[in-house]
Amino acid sequence: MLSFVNHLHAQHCPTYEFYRGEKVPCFEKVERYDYVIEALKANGHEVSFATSSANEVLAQVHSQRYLDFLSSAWSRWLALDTANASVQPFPSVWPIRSLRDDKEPDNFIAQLGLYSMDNGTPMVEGTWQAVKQGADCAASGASHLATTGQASFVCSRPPGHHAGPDFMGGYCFLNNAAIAAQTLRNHGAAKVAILDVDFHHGNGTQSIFYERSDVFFTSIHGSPTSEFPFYLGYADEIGQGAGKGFNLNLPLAAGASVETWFDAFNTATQAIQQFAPEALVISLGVDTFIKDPISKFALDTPDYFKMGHLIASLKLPTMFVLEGGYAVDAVGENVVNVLNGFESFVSSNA
Ligand code: Q9C
Ligand code: ZN
Repeated sequence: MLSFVNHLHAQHCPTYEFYRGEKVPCFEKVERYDYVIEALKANGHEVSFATSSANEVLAQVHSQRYLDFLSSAWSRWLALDTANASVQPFPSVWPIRSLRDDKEPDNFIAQLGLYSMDNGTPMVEGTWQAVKQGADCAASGASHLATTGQASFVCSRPPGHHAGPDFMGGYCFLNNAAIAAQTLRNHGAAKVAILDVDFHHGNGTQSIFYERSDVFFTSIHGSPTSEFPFYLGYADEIGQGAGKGFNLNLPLAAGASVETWFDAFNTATQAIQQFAPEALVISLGVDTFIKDPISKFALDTPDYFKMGHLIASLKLPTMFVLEGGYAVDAVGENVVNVLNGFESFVSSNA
């Protein structure tokens, strides 16, 4: 499968995040990418740099003021103090209920709070360059699928599915899966489905498409009663307005078995078939892995091959976008197992 790889990913290289009030090394590590590339090459998958720009689709998915903030954030942070060159900025104040989010304050940290859902998403000097290239890879993977009918994989970090229309969070800045889905729409696909299999609910993707009937979003994830992002991902979120009935959340208790996970997967794929999309985007997080350090499902390496095979059995034009997965040395094998499982179906049914 052709993979569009983000060769600028390492420019996003934060060193620490906050965990229970303490500084800890980042879980979303630069090496995650290297393991995926290694596994892609070992399994004969071809790689390409981005061939399309996300410039136009970005503003269809994110608000202009958020894009302006993100693209200029580092230069303005540095302008405050040259010592900031080696300081990761974090928000410390947020416009929660009753506070105004329509005014952008002049204060940089207050702006960061306006455009963040958490204090868990460190930014560094090269973050914009890395995430913009990741968006270009997502647009490229979608253009490849739309123009050739061939499946693609978007190999990028940081991930994207927690990033909403106008905010970052959960290690995410630009929503690559949403960029891919919108690019497929722009290429003429009337209906696009997104299946999010990351352990965490794809709150950003859900919110971007919540009032739309042309993009169906379904997610299997740890219940927000105990798991990040906590404030979205319940089963009663079914879409709104024109989007009512086009959002399906399948939250599972932390500790859910592999069998329970595949039961939910079956429910999600049946709903996708009912929707009858012209293309399918998989938000491919492998933090459902039993050894993942921050997640609580139990999938093992062979289960990812099975997942890929089942996705292929839907017989839809499909692309994959890398999301989470923090058992660093297993991320490559687990991701590539999904792609190999997908291709094993295609070749056995050719
Ligand atoms: N310090 C994705 O998998 N923080 N994001 C967890 C551990 C949020 C994960 C706390 C985890 C977000 C794309
Ligand atoms: Zn995740």
